Amino acid sequence: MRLSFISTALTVCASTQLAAAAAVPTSTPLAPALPLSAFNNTLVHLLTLEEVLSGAKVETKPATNAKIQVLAAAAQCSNPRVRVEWDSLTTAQRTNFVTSVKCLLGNKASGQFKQAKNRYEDLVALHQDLTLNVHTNSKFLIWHRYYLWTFEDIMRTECGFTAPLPWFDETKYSGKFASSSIFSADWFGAINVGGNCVTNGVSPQAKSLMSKELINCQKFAGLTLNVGPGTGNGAHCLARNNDDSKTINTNAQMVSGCNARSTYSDMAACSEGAAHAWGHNGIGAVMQDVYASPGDPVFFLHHAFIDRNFRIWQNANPARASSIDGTDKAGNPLTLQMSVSVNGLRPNVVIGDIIDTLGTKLCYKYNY
Ligand SMILES: [Cu+2]
Repeated sequence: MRLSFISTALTVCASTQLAAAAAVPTSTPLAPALPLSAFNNTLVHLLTLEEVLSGAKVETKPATNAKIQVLAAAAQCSNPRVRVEWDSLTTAQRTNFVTSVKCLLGNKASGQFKQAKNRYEDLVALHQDLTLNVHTNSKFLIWHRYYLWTFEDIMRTECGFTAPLPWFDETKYSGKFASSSIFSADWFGAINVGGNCVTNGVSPQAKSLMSKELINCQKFAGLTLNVGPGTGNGAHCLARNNDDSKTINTNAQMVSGCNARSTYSDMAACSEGAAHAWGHNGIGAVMQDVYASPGDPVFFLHHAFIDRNFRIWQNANPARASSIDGTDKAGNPLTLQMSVSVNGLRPNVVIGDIIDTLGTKLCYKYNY
């Protein structure tokens, strides 16, 4: 019932949007596109393929006593959700994801984060506030795993999200992100906009003439972001700045090169500086800003790819889903009892609760 409604709404989007857009004046300004230098907050050391393949160590501080701690056999969940690569999702599932993100964008902020102007921006603000704690140290992968799950759980409980969480297989599109349907007017809008606002889809001015269903057709054109860039906050538009010479570095060799590392801390640091950083910088603009990059919804598809690569590394050796090493920002060794916080958006967990995606807390896997 619901699925057929969605597909009907979708088929009328294109023609009705054009008619509505033509009927309204183009006076409502977009939030400004900021100069690209505003997003130049890259804390991460970028790794070349040579560095990845040579096993170059990229720890920002020496892993003190990198002792590996193993968890006693933990309970597994019985019916894991499957996260599905974007190309394999149905139109109804993609629509459910996009509509749910737009629902978060339209819902009230909690008030906990003063810079957030809607519920979606609570998540952006959380990332901004914790940036220095969860990048360039070994908490990077494990914290972003819980952050992504927090986003997913908020979507499911507050915005009717029922589809699989999408991930973007960037190894298939390395050096040619623009050819993915993700970056089309049908879904998240264009990537080749040279640092300018994403405007394909219906203009914000047309909103008042559109029915509720058709607002869902509008996607992310003209989206105003209020968190960031960097540690500051001010209204700016969703902008991108595709660079194929950067996204070429999200290729399969980069991923398998990092996944050839034998310790969690070494693999995590490699992943952060390789496919992770190149994907962010190659999409560019908002995505290049390490603090407020979740303002671009494709952040979550990109980070699901990074989390999927982490899970692939764990699948190669069962002990990797029950052990941890490396250090946090302060240089303390990570332990399975160490707390992972999303500042109250969801309860604190410990690393041992989320190291295995198939444990009872998270309970998910990837379709490949
Ligand atoms: Cu991050």
